Amino acid sequence: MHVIILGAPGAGKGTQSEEIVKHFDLKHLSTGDMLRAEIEAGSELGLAAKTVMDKGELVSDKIILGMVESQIRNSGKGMLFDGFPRTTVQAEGLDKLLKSLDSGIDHVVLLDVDNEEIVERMLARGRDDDNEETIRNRLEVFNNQTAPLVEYYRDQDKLSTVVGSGSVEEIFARVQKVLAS
Ligand code: B4P
Repeated sequence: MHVIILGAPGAGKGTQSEEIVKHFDLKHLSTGDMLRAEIEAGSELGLAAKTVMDKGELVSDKIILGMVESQIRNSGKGMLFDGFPRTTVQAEGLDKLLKSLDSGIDHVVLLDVDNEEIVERMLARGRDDDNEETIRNRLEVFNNQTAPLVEYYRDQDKLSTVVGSGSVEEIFARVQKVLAS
């Protein structure tokens, strides 16, 4: 089973992903975590990504698709895609790659959280890219570049919307229902 968790920045994708991979025995692929690991390692890719991430913009599709390809090809088990895809180009790239492996996406879970709650959560988290100006820009980038994926996956009949507020356990119970169906 391959699953995508979709949602605005700070909607809780990373938080729910930890529960999902444990429960459904999936491999967790988080492009945000991969980019932060590159930054930590001081690689050329990391340096370029940091400038973009600190502004709340998206790292280029070419870099992201290049970064995930070998992980997907060599995964050998079901995957949970967290924070990827974030653009239509990335979604089409993922579909093409999975198709070449005779596979495809089974479920897309959209975590739906109110913008003001998102801003509060991220200010409380306080990561490098969690200041108010960057957060507002990330929300705008989400609306412009990532929200079209909702229609993309709804058209494929794969999208389920889950209310993303409440406790982590309550939200996971909703996600579990969707994935078990
Ligand atoms: P990501 O790392 O994907 O992170 P995110 O969207 O900010 O957070 P997420 O939704 O995972 O929220 P979390 O669980 O942490 O992206 C960071 C940046 O990387 C992007 O802005 C972009 O620049 C770049 N990037 C990543 N992938 C890319 C791609 N594919 N293409 C281009 N660029 C890419 O939760 C947030 C906070 O809320 C946490 O503090 C958490 O503890 C709290 N929280 C979670 N659930 C809660 C709940 N139920 N109640 C209260 N608080 C909760």
